[in-house]
Amino acid sequence: MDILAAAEKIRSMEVRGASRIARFAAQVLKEYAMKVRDNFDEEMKKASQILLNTRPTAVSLFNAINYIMRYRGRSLEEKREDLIRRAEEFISWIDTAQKRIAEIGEKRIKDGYTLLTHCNSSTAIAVIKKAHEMGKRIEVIATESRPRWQGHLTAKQLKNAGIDVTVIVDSAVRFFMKEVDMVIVGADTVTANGALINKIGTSQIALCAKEARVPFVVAAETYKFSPRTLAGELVLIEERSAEEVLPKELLGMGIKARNPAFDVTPRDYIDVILTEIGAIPPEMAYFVIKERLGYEEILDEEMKICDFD
Ligand code: RUB
Repeated sequence: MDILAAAEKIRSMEVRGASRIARFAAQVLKEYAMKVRDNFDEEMKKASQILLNTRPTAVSLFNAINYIMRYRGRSLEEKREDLIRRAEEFISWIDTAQKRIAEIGEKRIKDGYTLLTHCNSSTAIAVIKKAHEMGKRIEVIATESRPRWQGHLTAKQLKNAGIDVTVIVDSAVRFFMKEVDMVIVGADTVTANGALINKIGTSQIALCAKEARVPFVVAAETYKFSPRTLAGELVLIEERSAEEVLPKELLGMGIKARNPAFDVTPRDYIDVILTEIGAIPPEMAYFVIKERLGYEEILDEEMKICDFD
């Protein structure tokens, strides 16, 4: 696929969700590498930059590209082969991590539980589906997730798996929290200090959960942890167009709208993060980054997407 067209699919949210974006970028880079005839390094670097400049918040995209672009080789063919291998490795990391998280996470869900989820996280859904497959009777409350209605996707995916699901408006979370046994959400990014960046509204849900003493669980593969935050960088919160929030008529009257796509939930509100290397407290985020994502290179200098030396 053409790189610009691929980038547009991510930007327009035809391809969305942190894991899907990472998988898609890996696949696109792999296919592009197969076609490059000369100037391999430059061409791949350009393609990576175009993909990176689509949505800024989910670090999975950065981690996928960074992983793949660490290919090595003397000849063009060697480089191509190594890049393809690395892209395939990353894709299989996504698959195996999600499966493992589902196995780890379902143990937290008891028979008869009502779960609440927000937005549309393939990883949180994998955990819920696994609990259902293990024979636990569960009900799910799914928030609509305005303004893009990802909650509808979640509701359909759960219903198709035979799970009882109820959709509520985002502002009804506190009203229903007393009926909830556990909140489970996905992650776009986990920072070095254990904070969660996820769909706008997640932090309000965490606040309600804490007030009601309901466990707040995050399902996040280790490639959702941000090495850049170790180097002191803050996570950029994507702000999308006002047109996603208000009809043209109101915008035409000069009424403004703000549309941040994500928010930050501090680690004090998080009970546990389910990763493929275990169920960890958010305080462990630093070690996950250090052990899994190449700590030295980050402190060395600004992380490069291409390191061809
Ligand atoms: C999606 C979102 C999801 C995470 C995790 O936001 O916030 O909770 O990306 O998803 P958007 P997954 O719809 O704006 O991309 O678990 O599938 O990686």
